[in-house]
Amino acid sequence: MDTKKLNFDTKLIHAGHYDEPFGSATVPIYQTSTFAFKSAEHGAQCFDNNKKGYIYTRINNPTIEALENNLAELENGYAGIATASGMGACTSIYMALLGKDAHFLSTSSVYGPSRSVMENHFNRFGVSSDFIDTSDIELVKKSIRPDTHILFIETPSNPTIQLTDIEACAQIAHDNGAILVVDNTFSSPCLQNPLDMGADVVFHSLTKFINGHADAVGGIIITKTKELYDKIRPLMISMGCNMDPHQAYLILRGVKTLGLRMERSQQNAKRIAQWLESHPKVEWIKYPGLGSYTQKDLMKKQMRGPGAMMSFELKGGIEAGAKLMNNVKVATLAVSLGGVETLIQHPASMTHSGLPKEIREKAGISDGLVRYSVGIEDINDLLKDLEEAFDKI
Ligand code: LCS
Repeated sequence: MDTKKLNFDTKLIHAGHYDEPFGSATVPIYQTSTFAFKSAEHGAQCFDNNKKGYIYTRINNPTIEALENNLAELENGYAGIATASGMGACTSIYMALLGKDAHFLSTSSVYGPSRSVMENHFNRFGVSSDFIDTSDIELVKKSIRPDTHILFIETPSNPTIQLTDIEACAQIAHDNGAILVVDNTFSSPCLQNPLDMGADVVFHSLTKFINGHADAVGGIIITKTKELYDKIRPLMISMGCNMDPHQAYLILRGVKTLGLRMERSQQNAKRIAQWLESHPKVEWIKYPGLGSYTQKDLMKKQMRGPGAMMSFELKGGIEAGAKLMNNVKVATLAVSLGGVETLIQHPASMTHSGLPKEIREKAGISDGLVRYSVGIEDINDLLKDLEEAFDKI
């Protein structure tokens, strides 16, 4: 079956699966560290990069490969590289494409560790970096340098829900001899395909919307070209950032319902955002599906929907926010996002606490900002949960 011709929801279920020898309807878990060769000659052939053959699970594995092929097709890329986590994907990209004296340019409000690993560790190897407001395209043009190797954007960004114009950034990166890497975790391929807009590499924390069930941690890198794939994959293998087959199985199971989950999460998110926007105790709210969202045109240009992530601040700042987080019962007070269950968390003291306060503030992560990831529960239960918790503030 040529799955490339299928529609998105069908691709979620069928894309990238190989012909399983026993006809298993799902991709089996090849829980093995190594693969027996049929002969010495076959073993040698498997080590020839141009021939197909399984060797050792850190290098390749049929369950992991099925997930890589599925996601590469969903992102319209050349091929996928599955990793142990989203950070495994992020750091594999950094390690493969940056070196001494390279410059790295990125969004100021990227996921905390994507920034701190650059500023606290890659700087030790002679990589310089700047983190700027990439939603300001003129600033991106001014900040890119002849030695910039990677322009790295996260859109929407975590947790500020700020968008960056992917097409414009691809143009700027390419005009300056750099490549554009996009962290597409917040949208998933259901809502946004950066490679189609000129990006060279896209990556995801699979822990989030793609798996969707808060029961696995994983990452994926998808490149547009064979050249980039051939640079990143061997490095990922050598660093041992590989995924485990059982993890791949769970994520393959999760991805099948991505379309359905995203549809329901977005429906819920729109209702909740409207409710929050009209509530007198809310100081501000940022959600791409609201009329008040300042980047609505860009959202419509590059996304197929507003997603299910929002951030807001209560009047009364962090004290009021803490009361809300301590009083919700249906929503779980936890980091992570993009699952079937609604999660609430406080970035300044949790996901982004590794960044100094002045950097957080410059990036728009105020101390009172509360992040809310909307799940697929019944909307009436979610609204009632918020109403009851708001009454206690
Ligand atoms: N990129 C984004 C946008 C993320 O939100 C995360 C994790 C990562 C990369 C890293 O992925 P991981 O290694 O965790 O699979 N974000 C988290 C968050 O907001 N709360 O907990 C984890």
